[in-house]
Amino acid sequence: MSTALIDTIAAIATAEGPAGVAVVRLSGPDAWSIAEQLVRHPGTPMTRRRAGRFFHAQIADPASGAVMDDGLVLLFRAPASFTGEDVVELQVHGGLAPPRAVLRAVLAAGARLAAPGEFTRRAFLNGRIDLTQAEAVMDLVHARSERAAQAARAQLAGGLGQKIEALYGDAIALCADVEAQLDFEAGELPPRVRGEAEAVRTSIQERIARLLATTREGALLRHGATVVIGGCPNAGKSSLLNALLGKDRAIVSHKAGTTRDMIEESVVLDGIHLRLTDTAGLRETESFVEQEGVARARHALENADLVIYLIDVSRPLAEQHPHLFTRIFREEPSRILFVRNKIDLPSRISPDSLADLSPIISLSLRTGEGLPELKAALVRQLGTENEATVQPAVAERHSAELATTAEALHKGGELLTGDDSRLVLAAGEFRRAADALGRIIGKSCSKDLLDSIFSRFCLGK
Ligand SMILES: Nc1nc2c(ncn2[C@@H]2O[C@H](COP(=O)(O)OP(=O)(O)OP(=O)(O)O)[C@@H](O)[C@H]2O)c(=O)[nH]1
Ligand SMILES: [Mg+2]
Repeated sequence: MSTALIDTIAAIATAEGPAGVAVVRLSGPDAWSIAEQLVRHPGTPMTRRRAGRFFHAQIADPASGAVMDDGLVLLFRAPASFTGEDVVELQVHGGLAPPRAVLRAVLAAGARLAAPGEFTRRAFLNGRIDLTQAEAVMDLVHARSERAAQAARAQLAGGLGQKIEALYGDAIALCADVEAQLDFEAGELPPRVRGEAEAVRTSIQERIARLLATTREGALLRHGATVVIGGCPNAGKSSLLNALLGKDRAIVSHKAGTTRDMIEESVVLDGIHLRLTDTAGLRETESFVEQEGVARARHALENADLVIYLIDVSRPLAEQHPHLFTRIFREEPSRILFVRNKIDLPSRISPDSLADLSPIISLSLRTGEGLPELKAALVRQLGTENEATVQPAVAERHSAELATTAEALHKGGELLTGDDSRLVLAAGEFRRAADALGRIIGKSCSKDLLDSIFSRFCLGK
């Protein structure tokens, strides 16, 4: 792309609202000359100053000459900037009015209002970052927990992009090897060549499987974990929600059937972002409203990333049907955490009858006993094996492309045995695998794909 075709864009890069500082960013070939029209300062003219420096100036409306604000001017020259273009950042006073007035004047002086994500899109188009790094910018600014931010930073540093880049290179080479064979001789692949191709294919498949294994963690980091509290009426579910939130959010009462609507709240526990949901107690009931509450509770429990199932030890087990959830427990033990609540009261449940449900946390929401253990168990069950260093974890878009890659490689592998006509198809499948990998990092991607990714960014990014 020639720079002449590229215009200069501008936007407020900081969140709107009362704040000490706001940043109006300009990027493009005319960034410096447009900014210079607004900047009033003694000394060296702005366009003759060195990049990588900043200076203090008054910011005036070029049309009227009226001073709008004063602040710092930061100068960057292509390619040493976030976008890879000439960039000027005007650090003015925060709030609504000052940055908006400055932006209006910048637009009047010849810049175009940037589309959502357009700065990051330019950084990608100018080769400053790959597509996974561009997506990491968005993950980072949306991160709700320290762990999510660490994973986004690791991805922004290229942790995911480099792995995909290496896979992409291997898939291209695999495709080229098979195609080269076709050019040379008709007939079957010589055993040595086939062996080598198989080894490369298997290695790619294994690395893809490892990346796909991070899909769940990726979703938990990006969207938070849905943790749903279930159990029979009066088990202490709303009391637990309040205890984990550290505030009196849900109504607690000794009357069974208090909660009907689901109550969802966000909380960060040990760097993990949870979306906690309190539900109606599970029981047969005549009340239509409560029936609806119970139906919603079941649906939420079935779809949770993690269920905390409360059992009230002061009442007989027969009334509390935890067996409803032992199926989840048998099939996906990491998706449910059983808790014996009210251990401050005399127990009417023999420990033996809960022996299958392990681990099980003992808790009293009255005294607070067991709450630290419950929090630790929650984090353990939702966290990863590798606590110390947070690795980037794939997002839905990446795992869909990785699944396509794996499927194409599998098909290609089956076609490797056979004559020329099958080898042509095999090479086609390997090409399809490489294309899917290329779309993850943005090597091969359409304008539509870029539009759909960057339109989810907010203005000014
Ligand atoms: N002694 C004792 N009482 C508790 C404990 N946890 C909760 N309770 C009491 O049990 C009663 C029911 O608590 P809730 O938190 O409203 O129970 P729930 O499971 O939300 O009940 P529903 O909304 O009706 O399904 C309240 O009177 C609480 O104070 C506990 O650990 N020990
Ligand atoms: Mg309740």
